[in-house]
Amino acid sequence: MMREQLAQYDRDGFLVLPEFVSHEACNALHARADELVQKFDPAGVVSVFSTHEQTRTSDDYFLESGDQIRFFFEENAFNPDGSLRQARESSINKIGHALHDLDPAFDAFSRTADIRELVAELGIREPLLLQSMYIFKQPNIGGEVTCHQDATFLFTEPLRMVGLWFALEDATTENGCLWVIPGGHKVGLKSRFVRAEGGGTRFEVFDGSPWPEAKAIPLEVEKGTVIVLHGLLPHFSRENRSSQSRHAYTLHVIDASSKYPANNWLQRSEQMPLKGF
Ligand SMILES: O=C(O)CCC(=O)C(=O)O
Repeated sequence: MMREQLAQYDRDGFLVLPEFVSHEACNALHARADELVQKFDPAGVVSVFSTHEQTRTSDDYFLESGDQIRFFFEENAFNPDGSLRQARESSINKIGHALHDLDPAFDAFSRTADIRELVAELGIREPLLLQSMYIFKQPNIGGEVTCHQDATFLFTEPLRMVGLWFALEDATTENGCLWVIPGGHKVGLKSRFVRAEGGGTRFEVFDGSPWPEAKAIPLEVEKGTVIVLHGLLPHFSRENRSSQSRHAYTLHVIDASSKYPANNWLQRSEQMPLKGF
């Protein structure tokens, strides 16, 4: 990475790196995600994913997914009677959160020399691969992801965390590409999503002011692009009402030299410690 790109990252809080991953690698991950969905038995799982606080809180299936491969449905996936509105493979919002440690195809995609070097250049000296998500952004029903900072969900002290968002398909304003507020990482952390003492979760709010979403810009990117997100950069994505899916893979890397609080929502069992590249 070049010096100007690092300066740009410091200034804007994000970087767009086209052609970072080959189309073959994107296709292999896509195919593996399709396989995982085919093998997934949804019986008994009624966890409906949404970043809206009320549906996300107190959901054990979600809270225990830090060291698992779990499937989360789109908010609009179900009819009022609980049946699926679309085929199962078109109803899943995302898979998370330890794909990179549990699935060989995701492990291979996540642990390349290119990614290791990129993360090192971004200043993460002792990398630990904390979380991975495969995000489908399904045609017609793909839900919005409201404006947030990733450090709200993945806090470290001091904050040393970087988010990598890989476009596995072209992302456009029509199919729900990422939007960012350039420079928005300079305002500081507005909230933390933590495990509540009595069970479940809660938001700890430090600054309740609304995000200046009018300043946001869309990042329309081609398949194979990686978008680097500073942990404090506000970003969101709109609903996908188009007929095109918008698959993406995200990987969050933290630094072992920072403290990972015990009340972060995402936790692992002692049997599955975090690993580097
Ligand atoms: O892929 C998206 O639509 C947004 C993902 C995102 O911001 C997140 O999961 O933190």
